[in-house]
Amino acid sequence: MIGQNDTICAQATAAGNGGIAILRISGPRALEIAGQVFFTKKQRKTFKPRYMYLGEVRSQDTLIDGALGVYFKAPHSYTGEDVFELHCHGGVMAAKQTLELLMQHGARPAQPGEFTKRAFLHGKMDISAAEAVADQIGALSEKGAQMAARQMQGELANSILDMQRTLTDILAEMEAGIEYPEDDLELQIAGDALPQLHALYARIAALHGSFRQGKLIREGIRVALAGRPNVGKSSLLNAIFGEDRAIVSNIPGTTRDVISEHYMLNSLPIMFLDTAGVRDTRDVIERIGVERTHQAIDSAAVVVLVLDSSESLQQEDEQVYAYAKQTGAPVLIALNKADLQVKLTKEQVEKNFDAPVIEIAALHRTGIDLLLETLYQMAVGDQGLQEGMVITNSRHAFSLQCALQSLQDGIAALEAGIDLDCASIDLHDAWRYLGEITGQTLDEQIIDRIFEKFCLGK
Ligand SMILES: Nc1nc2c(ncn2[C@@H]2O[C@H](COP(=O)(O)OP(=O)(O)OP(=O)(O)O)[C@@H](O)[C@H]2O)c(=O)[nH]1
Ligand SMILES: [Mg+2]
Repeated sequence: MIGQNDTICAQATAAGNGGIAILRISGPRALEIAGQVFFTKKQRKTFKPRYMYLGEVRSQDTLIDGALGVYFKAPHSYTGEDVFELHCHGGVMAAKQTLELLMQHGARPAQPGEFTKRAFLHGKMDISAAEAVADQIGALSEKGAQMAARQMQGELANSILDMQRTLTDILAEMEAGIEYPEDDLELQIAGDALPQLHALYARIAALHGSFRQGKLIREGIRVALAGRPNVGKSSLLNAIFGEDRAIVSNIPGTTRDVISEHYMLNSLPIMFLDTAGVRDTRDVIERIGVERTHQAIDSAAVVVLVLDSSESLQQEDEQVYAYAKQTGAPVLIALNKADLQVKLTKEQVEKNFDAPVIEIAALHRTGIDLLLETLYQMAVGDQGLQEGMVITNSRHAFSLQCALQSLQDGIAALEAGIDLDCASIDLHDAWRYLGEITGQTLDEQIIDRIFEKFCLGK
């Protein structure tokens, strides 16, 4: 049976070879269990909190590893419980044996996210901060890590609490009005509350609106380089990366499989997908390649359609364009081979396709900066990435959306002169939806589900 009061243990550092492996023990018996496996020269049984001690991990008389031990006394620890950390040597064996030893003495293996869940349950952090811990671990860009760090410090939670305070104040006034239902008092209270509610609505809407951007920074985008064979898709990939990532040749149908490469464009993580040229072909492998190209286009946030300016426009170019368009993703056209004699001009392309066109010569790496800049703008929008607080989590976005709806209903009721108590129900709902973000009003099952997605040892 898994209990909240068990003493749990797990490796906090990544498994595998490394300088050190940190094992964490948390719970009421942390100190006692640690004392049975970790021995200092002076055989001490008490450890001053937050001091590091040199010692050995031993199983009876067998030496397992030299280690450092630190005690964090409740509530001044990550979890809010008694915590003991053992810093063993890196590598798999010492850590594994030490963990087994801890379990023999009564610690149980922690579940994924259980340390952080305990931190939440003991009030060490709100749930949005706990979620930020996972975001920080999985961050793909500096900006993503920065946003997670800010959220971990409680920036989002403080802002939500402030919004809830505003609502509580308004509700207190309204409830006073409900107690004394004289008509003009109700009207006056509604009149006072409305401007504040409109301001609050705007504030929540702005935060909700930041999600698009937050998602971009957190997850990045996929960009497919697509086009018919031999137009220079792989050459473009290589030009972007400044090195040979994909095979380039003058034989049409060189690329068969989708090649994906990570790129960081002004803090926006991009996954570039170089694809097989699209054409009707009898070659079985090439046909599979074309299928994969279609999948890559389906999954892309932006499609870069590569055209060859040294040849006239062909039916296959139009087919790829039509395929990309029907996915709904914005298309950017790279008119390649600008160094050769031009058979297909920018004007002609603009006439045929509804997409921005950038002239490039992938072989000579010209026009690439402008292409990337345009791509960036298409992905993040005119205003660029904002410096202010953004939300990055779809769960938060959903709660904010629900809060906005309730708030809107409440405002509509007040404006229509409906009873204060009707409006107050909506405002209570809005308050509760806001509380889901910090975890204050979440039920246990949802809390469990949030932590299940964490990695082991966190
Ligand atoms: N002159 C010139 N040649 C280019 C340019 N870009 C690519 N090429 C040449 O065009 C040919 C095809 O290039 P790739 O990059 O392999 O074309 P691809 O679109 O990936 O082709 P597939 O993988 O077969 O679909 C190669 O011989 C390249 O050197 C360019 O800007 N100028
Ligand atoms: Mg290729």
